[in-house]
Amino acid sequence: MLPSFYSDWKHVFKLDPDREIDDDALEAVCMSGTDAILVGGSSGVTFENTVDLMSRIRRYEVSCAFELSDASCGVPGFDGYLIPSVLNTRRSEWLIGRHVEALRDFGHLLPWESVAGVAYLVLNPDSTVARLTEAEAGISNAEAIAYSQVADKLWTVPILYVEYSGTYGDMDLLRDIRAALQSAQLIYGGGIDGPERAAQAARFADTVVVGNVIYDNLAAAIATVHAVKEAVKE
Ligand code: 1GP
Repeated sequence: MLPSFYSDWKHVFKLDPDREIDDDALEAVCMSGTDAILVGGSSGVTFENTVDLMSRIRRYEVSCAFELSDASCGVPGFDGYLIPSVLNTRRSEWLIGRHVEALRDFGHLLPWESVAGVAYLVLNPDSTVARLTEAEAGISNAEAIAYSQVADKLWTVPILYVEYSGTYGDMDLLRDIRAALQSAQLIYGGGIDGPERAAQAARFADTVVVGNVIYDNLAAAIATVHAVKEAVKE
């Protein structure tokens, strides 16, 4: 497969347009050596707050992508766009329905060479994304692996995102999902609070996403960059 804007991502910081980040913290994040900033959030994302955050990130050279889950927030100018579908949602709109509506109305505007679909497996039942999408997050490991294989082997999605947003996930399950994948890039996100967990997740995931800790403990967040890069070398 041809390399894409996300192929080289080992470490990514996820910034939420609906959360405050001051200029010093933003500079630290953008200059950290991370591979990309992914802009996105499960609630409160608007066209205005996305434009605002993107233009602030654009002061730096770091690559910047947008997780586009609502067509009305389709801000142009990002290096890439990830369009999520939730594999284990109970509501088909989050798997395919919204996507059909968005492409019907805006498909002609999308920069397709910089767009990729992402299959989310949502595994923290207490997360905003699980509640919003009514995800069946309390599934067995065997089911989680089966979902991953449906996405990877049957649908050949480019990216599988194992999402534990807000809590640290089951690394044994992540290892087993990794082993079951054929070609999808494996992204892990959730509960990475510092370098140790970042390094653990990097053993199995192609890409490690760090979110909340940016806002709670900036120094610990920055330390995850080096930890992931070192783990990848091993
Ligand atoms: C959220 O996977 C990301 O979509 C990161 O999760 O905020 O828990 O780090 P955290």
